[in-house]
Amino acid sequence: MNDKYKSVPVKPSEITPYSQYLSRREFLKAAGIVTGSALLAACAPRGTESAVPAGEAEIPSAPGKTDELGDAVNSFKDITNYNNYYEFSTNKEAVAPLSEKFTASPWTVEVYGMVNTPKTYGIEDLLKKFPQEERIYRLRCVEAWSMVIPWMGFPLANLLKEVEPTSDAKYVRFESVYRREEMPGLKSPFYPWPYQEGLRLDEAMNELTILATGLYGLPMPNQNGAPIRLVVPWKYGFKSIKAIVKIELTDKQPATLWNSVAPNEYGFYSNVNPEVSHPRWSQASERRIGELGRRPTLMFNGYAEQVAYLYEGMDLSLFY
Ligand SMILES: Nc1nc2c(c(=O)[nH]1)N[C@H]1C(S)=C(S)[C@@H](COP(=O)(O)O)O[C@H]1N2
Ligand SMILES: [Mo]
Repeated sequence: MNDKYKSVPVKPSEITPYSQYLSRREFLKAAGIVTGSALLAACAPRGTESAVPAGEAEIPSAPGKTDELGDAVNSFKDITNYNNYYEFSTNKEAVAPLSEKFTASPWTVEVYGMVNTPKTYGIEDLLKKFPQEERIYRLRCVEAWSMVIPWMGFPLANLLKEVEPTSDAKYVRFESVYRREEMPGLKSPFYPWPYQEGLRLDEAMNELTILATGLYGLPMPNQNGAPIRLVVPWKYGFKSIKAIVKIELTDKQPATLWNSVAPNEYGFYSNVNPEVSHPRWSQASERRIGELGRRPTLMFNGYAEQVAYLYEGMDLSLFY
């Protein structure tokens, strides 16, 4: 019996349906999660292929689960009801209901540019080809709140190795889906859509950088970036782009949405750094969602040991 996750009964109205790009059973199988767990028994009664629990709804909980610093994971409810996803809304509580009907299936991700073998992957190919693993990472928003999230996914490096970046490739550019009929926030003229982000190739190849396909052992909820989003745990949350449809290898530093909107506020690097403050928010401390008070923000969000080498010799107050 796999008791990593348990379920807590809630009213069906309180639950946001999960994305339906795969049945829950298929996802769990791809992710190597033992079926017959408390979670599966509660959420997907044996013999059904439904991705949305019918009738009696249950939401997962993760008693005792922590990140490597011993910080408890946030509740499923917090993680799925407090979201930044401007294609839907600038109101964090409005994203979950507005994204409920988003179509995350079928889905393809095009990987192209400076690579030897450009390829377009269906989401199922990505799930089958690259073993899914759990990574419990902190996510810190530039707005000075943070959460601990049990992601499911796989290292971006595994995908990049397969398409073989050429020796000219220096950066990776990511692009989100642009679907006006499903994403009301795209009507806003203030942002240069589609949402895009970028990493230096060595950052993209770092072992911590993952493409996430789920959380709490379930397929990625729409509001968190279904069916596939980036997670770069030592950078501010906005670098972790959602609903990715394009990954381009390039020799030029990509434009990013936030850098285009306000270059003095959002640099290309955007490493979590308590010493370099944003003009509107101090980055020295943060509020962990679900906690009272504040906690100090850690250099590189606590991942310095794994990533500080990437920035040796760089002045991080200039390259923010
Ligand atoms: N496509 C897209 N990706 C996005 C955003 C967005 O508005 N659109 N917001 C970013 C910001 S600011 C944060 S803090 C994280 C939030 O991720 P979460 O909702 O899973 O916590 O997503 C990032 N990825
Ligand atoms: Mo953010």
